[in-house]
Amino acid sequence: MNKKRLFNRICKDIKAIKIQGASNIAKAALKAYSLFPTKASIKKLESLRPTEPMLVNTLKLAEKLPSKKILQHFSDAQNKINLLVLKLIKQNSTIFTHCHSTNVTKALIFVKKKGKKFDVYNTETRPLFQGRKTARELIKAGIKITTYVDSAARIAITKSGAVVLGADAILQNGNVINKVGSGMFAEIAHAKKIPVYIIADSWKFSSRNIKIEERQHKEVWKNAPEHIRIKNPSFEVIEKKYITAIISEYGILKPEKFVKKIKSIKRG
Ligand code: RUB
Repeated sequence: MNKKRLFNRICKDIKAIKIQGASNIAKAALKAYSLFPTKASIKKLESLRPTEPMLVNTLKLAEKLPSKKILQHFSDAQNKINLLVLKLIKQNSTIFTHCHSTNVTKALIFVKKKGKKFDVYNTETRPLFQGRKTARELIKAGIKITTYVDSAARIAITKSGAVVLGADAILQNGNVINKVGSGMFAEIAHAKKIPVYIIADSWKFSSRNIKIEERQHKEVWKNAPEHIRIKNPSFEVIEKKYITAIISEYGILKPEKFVKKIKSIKRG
């Protein structure tokens, strides 16, 4: 495939969510940028998913650093996260998760490989069913998984020992943005005194205002009768008061502490 076609293919796959999740999007965008390292490429790539600061942060660094160094960061951060999640997950516990997060699935697979026994409850994640991707990856790794329809999440959460979610953005005020539903699930868990952990590479931090992506109504109802208004927000805010800790390469930190840490690193 020639360079132009490959660039366009990557853009199309990111837009259509064939390539999904903050880390996969950032890695694919890095590959596309390396084909055409221009400001115009950055503009185009950033426009594909407006709720992805990791994509923005990655491309900003790609202007200065070789791709190899950036990819090394992703794997170093994941390795550190894995060790923290290993300590956190209790033997014979049940973990609830939503959507598909690479940071989450990689950490869970690592914990399983280290011999810890646990099982996972997850959601389908309508309308695009990213939960099935999570289920496929985890079952392949030998992790017992039970999938619930999204509206059964409270039943699943109530039977779980912890809620573990990924992140698309970590905001200055300590709130987190993740797949729509995440805010509601965190609120339910908090009400039931079940801890909520966000597993995320720190490059998801953003000091900018983040727009919540609104996707096409066709994803929700392909041939809907006329005049029915359909809303399809892709993400939502998880308020920091519902988050027990953010697990990143900088440790297991309360949202405010995480933000403080990131800011001190940037200053330093
Ligand atoms: C995916 C989603 C994930 C985060 C996690 O949404 O919300 O929880 O992106 O990121 P979508 P990572 O499927 O719409 O992209 O994969 O880096 O852990």
